[in-house]
Amino acid sequence: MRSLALTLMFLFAAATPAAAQAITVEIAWIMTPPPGASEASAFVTVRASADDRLLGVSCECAVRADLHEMSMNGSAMSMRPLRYGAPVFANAPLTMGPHGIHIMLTGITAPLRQGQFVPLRLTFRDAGIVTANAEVRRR
Ligand SMILES: [Cu+2]
Repeated sequence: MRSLALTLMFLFAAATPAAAQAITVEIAWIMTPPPGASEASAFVTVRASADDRLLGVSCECAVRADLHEMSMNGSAMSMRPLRYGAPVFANAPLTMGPHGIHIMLTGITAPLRQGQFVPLRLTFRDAGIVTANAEVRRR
C-alpha cells in the first residue's frame, strides 16, 4: 500500500507542469504578403526561462501554419519542414528570420494588411500555448 501511495505521488509530480516555465515573446511579425498571395511568412523571437521546444504554431489567419527552415541545397536556397519543432534554450533565444527558421502560413483566410496585429498560437512542449501578437509589416 505504501508503495502504491509513493507511485501515485510520482505520477502526480510528473503530471504537474514544470514550475513556471516562462516564455517571453520579444519579436513577432508577419511579412506583408503581396496582394492576392495565399502564403505569408511569420517570424518570432522567443526567450525561455528553461530549455523548451516550440512544437507547432496555428493562426486563424491561415489554414495551415508550419515551422520551416531555409537551407542551402547545392547553390540554391530551399526550405524544409521542421517536423520535430525548434529548440529554445534557456541561454539563447529562438530567433527566426527570412533566411532561417520561419513560420509558413499557407491558405491565408483574409487579407493581411500592413500595421494589423494577428495572434499566433505557439505551442511549446513544456510551457504549453503562448499567444504572440504579430504585426504585419514589410521588414
Ligand atoms: Cu517556408
